[in-house]
Amino acid sequence: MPTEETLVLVKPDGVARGLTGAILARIEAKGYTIVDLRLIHPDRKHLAQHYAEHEGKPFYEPLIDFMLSGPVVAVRLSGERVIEGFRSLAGKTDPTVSAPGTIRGDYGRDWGTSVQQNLVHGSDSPESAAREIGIWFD
Ligand code: D4T
Repeated sequence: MPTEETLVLVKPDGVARGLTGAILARIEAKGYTIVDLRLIHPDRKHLAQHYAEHEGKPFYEPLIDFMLSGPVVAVRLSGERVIEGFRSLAGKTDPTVSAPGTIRGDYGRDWGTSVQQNLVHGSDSPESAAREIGIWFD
């Protein structure tokens, strides 16, 4: 079986706070391989593709506006069970209750905004990973 891949994003809050290096260090320390990496200023259409599953939800528009607020670092990662492993490194969606030791638990919190500014995204399945890698690394 070929090694699994996933798509990780360091979201605008992570880039703006200078946490890209700290986040990548955790990924590398865990032993995953960075296959490709780029700094991107996505437009609305690009983000609508990425977040298609959330269209119509109450947090959708604030989420798109937040993701448009600054550059994003897109990372293509590989490793055995990397999808599950990165999501474990990232922690729960809500950074306030994400466990200490995780990226979101150590660096994130609720800033009183209508969207969770939770520093990173990681694909949640092999199908999502293939779709998202195609969107960010075409
Ligand atoms: P991503 O997709 O960014 O890795 O985050 P998760 O997999 O942990 O969470 P998600 O897809 O359910 O949500 C995507 C994105 O929307 C924001 N969000 C989500 C929010 O602001 N309020 C909410 O209630 C939910 C569910 C945060 C992440």
